[in-house]
Amino acid sequence: MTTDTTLLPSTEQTLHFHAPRKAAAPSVEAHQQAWSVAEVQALLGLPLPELMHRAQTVHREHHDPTEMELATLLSIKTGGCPEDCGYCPQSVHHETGVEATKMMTPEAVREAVLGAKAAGASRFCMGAAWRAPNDRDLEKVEELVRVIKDEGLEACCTLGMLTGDQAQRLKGAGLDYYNHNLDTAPELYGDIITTRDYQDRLDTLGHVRGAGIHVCSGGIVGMGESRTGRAGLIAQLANLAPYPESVPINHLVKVPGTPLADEPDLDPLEFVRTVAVARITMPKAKVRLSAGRRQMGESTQVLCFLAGANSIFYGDKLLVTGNPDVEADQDLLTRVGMHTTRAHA
Ligand code: SAM
Ligand code: DTB
Ligand code: SF4
Repeated sequence: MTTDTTLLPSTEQTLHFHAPRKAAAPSVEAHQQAWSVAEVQALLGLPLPELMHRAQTVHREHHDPTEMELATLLSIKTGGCPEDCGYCPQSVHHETGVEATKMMTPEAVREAVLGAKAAGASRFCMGAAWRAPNDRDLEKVEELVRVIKDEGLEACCTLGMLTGDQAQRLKGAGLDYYNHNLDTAPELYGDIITTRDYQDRLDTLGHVRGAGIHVCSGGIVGMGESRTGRAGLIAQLANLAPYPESVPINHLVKVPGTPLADEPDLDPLEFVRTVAVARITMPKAKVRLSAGRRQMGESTQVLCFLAGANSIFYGDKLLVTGNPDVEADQDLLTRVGMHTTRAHA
C-alpha cells in the first residue's frame, strides 16, 4: 500500500489545486511501494485539471519537461507469428495481408540505423514477429545489436519470450533495453491472447532484469477495457520491483482482419488520463507515447506530452502500420517548444 497519502484522491485532496510543489509531489521511495488497483483507478478518475497538475508536478521533479526522446523502430522480421494476439496484424491467425519476411541483414539494418541517427533519433528498437527467438535467431540479433552500438545509439529489441541465457547473451552484445509488454490487466489477458499467459510475460521480464538489461514494458489502451482494466495494467507495471525504466503506452491501432478491428473508439481523454497516471506512478520512467499517434491527431498528442509522455517512436513506420512522418513530428515538437534527447555519440 502507498503510505504517501498526498496521492490518494480523497475529496479533500482534490480541492488542493494549489498545493505547494513539495507537498503535492510524492517521494520516489513512496512510489517504490505497491499500488493497489483501487488507488490507480482513483487517480484515473480525478478531475482532469487536478490529474494533469499532479502528473506535471511529478514529471518536473524527475525530467526536463521540454525534452523528448526519439526512438526509431524497425521490423527486422515481419509477419508469420504463431501467437494469436488479438490486436496484432502480424499473427498467422488473422488475415491482414501482412506478408512474412526473412530476417533483415546487418547491412540493411546498418543503413536504417544511419538514417535514424541522421534524423536525430537517440534510441533504435528492433522488433521481430516471434513467439520466442531460437538460438540461431539470437546469434543474428546479437550481431544487429552490435551494429546499433557501433553507431552510438541506444539499442533496444523486442523479440518475444527470452530465457535467462538468451537475455545474458543480448546483454553481452551490448543491448540497453528489452521491450516486452504486459499489454493489459491480468484478468483481461486471456480475452486477448490464448497462446501464452501473463506469467510467461513476467518470467521474461525477470530474465531481462536478471541480465542487467533495462526493462521497457507497457501496454495497449483502447481494446475495450474499462477504466478498472486500465488501472489493472498500470498497477501491474508500477508494482514491478523496480518499475520499468521505459513504459510504452500504445493506443490500439485497429487493423482490418484482426479480431479487434471494429473495437469502438476510446474517448481520447481516457488515453491522456492513462498517460498521466503512468507518469505519476512511475515517476522516473520514460513514458513513451507509442502506437496510435497518427490516428489520435496533434491535440491529443500534445495533451499526452503535457501529461508526462517524454518519448515517442520516430519514423514513418511503426512495425507494419504508419506513424506520423519525421517532418510532421519535427514541426510539432518545434511548435510545442520541445527539444530532443541527444544520442551518446
Ligand atoms: N513479438 C514480440 C512480442 O509480442 O513481444 C515483439 C513484437 S510485438 C508487435 C510488440 C508489441 O506491439 C506488442 O506487445 C503490443 O503491445 C504492440 N502492438 C502490436 N500490435 C499493435 C496494435 N495493433 N496496436 C497497438 N499496439 C500494438
Ligand atoms: C511497443 O510498445 N509498441 C511498438 C514496440 N513496442 C515494438 C509496436 C507498435 C506496433 C503497432 C502496430 C504495428 O505497426 O505492427
Ligand atoms: Fe506475435 Fe508479438 Fe504480434 Fe503477438 S504481438 S502476434 S507475439 S508479433
